[in-house]
Amino acid sequence: VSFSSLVPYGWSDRWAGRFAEFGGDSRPARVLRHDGVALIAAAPEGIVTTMLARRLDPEPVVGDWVVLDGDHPIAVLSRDSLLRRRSANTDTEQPLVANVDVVLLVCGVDRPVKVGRIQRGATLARDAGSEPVIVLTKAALADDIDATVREVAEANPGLRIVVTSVKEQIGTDELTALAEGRTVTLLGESGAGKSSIVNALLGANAAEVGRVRDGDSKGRHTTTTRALHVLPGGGVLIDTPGIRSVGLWVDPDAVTETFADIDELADGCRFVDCAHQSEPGCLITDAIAEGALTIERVDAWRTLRLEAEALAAKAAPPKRTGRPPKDEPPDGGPRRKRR
Ligand SMILES: Nc1nc2c(ncn2[C@@H]2O[C@H](COP(=O)(O)OP(=O)(O)OP(=O)(O)O)[C@@H](O)[C@H]2O)c(=O)[nH]1
Ligand SMILES: [Mg+2]
Ligand SMILES: [Zn+2]
Repeated sequence: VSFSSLVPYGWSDRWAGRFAEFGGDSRPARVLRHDGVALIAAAPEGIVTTMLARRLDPEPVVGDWVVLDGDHPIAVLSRDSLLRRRSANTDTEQPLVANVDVVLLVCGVDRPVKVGRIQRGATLARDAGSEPVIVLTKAALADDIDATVREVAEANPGLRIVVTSVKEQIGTDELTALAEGRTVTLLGESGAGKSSIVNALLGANAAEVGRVRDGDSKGRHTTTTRALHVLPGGGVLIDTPGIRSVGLWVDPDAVTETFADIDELADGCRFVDCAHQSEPGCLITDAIAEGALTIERVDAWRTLRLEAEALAAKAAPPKRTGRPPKDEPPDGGPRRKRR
């Protein structure tokens, strides 16, 4: 069977291959929304609402391909990528969206741009296995957009930056081209302009847009659920609610990628345990002195690495219910290296 009606949603031979083991009358569907008890999904016969009759492992999230048997999802096809963060309230992993190729890190320039937030977002995206792209919105409202672009570029070397202003249709063609044939999601604070980008790219008012507060331009959390849209020019766009904190839930390796230049320098320091403070032969302090590296980026690198390492340490010992056996150290023993 060919599921050609699913192609606009991203269906491809790769997914067909993963689906092949489920035979019979089952059919694939991509999750467009998830409201707790029901999934809205694109199935071969059209958009369907299906009840989650039994627990699935993993729990499907927006962007997942599920297998429908009759009216119910019975499985989640193995994912290409999963964007996840640490929930600030419960300190647990919170999956956000699945099978995302590109994460747009959306920042409004109508308020001070927080480069640390962008670095965190980039780390989350890389951890997910997706490409981070910075999107600076509301360019027409900026005092000096070139200065903002320079500042953001300096803090995130190698990352693509797209400058947009939806009313003037600036940058929207670039995003349309970038999204073609891929699954793209948007990440950013409330009021950053994520839903406005969705509407601009869809050429329709599909997503609700909310006003921002006067004074500090804070948003009002207008978007409340994640939703997947098919773009007219090809590709898929997933709108998300604004998030207050971008808690990391990542492998330390993802941090290494965001700061690959600093990591490379650190490898060349004279001492293996160089703290990059005032040690002789430290390539990082040298680079700062030469102006090749900013102190802010080194601080961000240090903070994110410590955060990711602490999480990795916490995640390493297996969960226990009873007392540990006598021959095992209570802390779970030496930590496994990640690489
Ligand atoms: N002038 C201007 N205003 C914009 C632009 N993009 C968004 N806005 C405004 O910014 C406000 C917030 O936009 P939204 O698209 O709702 O922001 P959001 O990121 O989806 O916010 P949440 O759904 O709350 O997370 C609205 O008043 C938009 O009209 C832009 O390019 N230029
Ligand atoms: Mg929104
Ligand atoms: Zn050093």
